[in-house]
Amino acid sequence: MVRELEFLLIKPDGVRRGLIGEVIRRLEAKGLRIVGLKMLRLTRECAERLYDVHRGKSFYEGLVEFMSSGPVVAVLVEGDGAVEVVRTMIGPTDGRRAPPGTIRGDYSTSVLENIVHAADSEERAKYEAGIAFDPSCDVHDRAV
Ligand code: IDP
Ligand code: MG
Repeated sequence: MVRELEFLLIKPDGVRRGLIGEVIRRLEAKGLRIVGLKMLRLTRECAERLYDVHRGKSFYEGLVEFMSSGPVVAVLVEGDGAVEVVRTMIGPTDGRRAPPGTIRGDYSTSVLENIVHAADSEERAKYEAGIAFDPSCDVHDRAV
């Protein structure tokens, strides 16, 4: 097995619904190591960069709007096969279709508001962590 980094964001709906602890609890219980943790409110520009692969899609504007609508929690984890492990734990995109036992399956009935984001490769995890842990991406950390 290969030790990997994976990046997650607890989305504004997850924070609003009080699921920060539950998401982190599941990651730790699984045996993943938390190596980075930060609460922030994403600027619109950084939400756009985070979801650059979806630019032009019908849901892109609504997604960027939603992701910058309130505080999020960025989580960097490390573990054997972390990307696949985390993607399996969060479940498919649509909370209505995600099986019980997955984070989305247990807590979401929406395709947009599905509690968590997780990168789909280690390369993307590093790219996305670079955005979320950049102070200039946090509305509250910006000088103006
Ligand atoms: P993922 O989060 O499971 O990787 P992606 O296809 O990468 O799913 O989409 C990124 C995010 O965009 C989703 O988590 C969800 O919040 C939103 N999204 C994806 N497809 C739709 C859609 O058809 N309508 C509304 N929002 C969507
Ligand atoms: Mg994705």
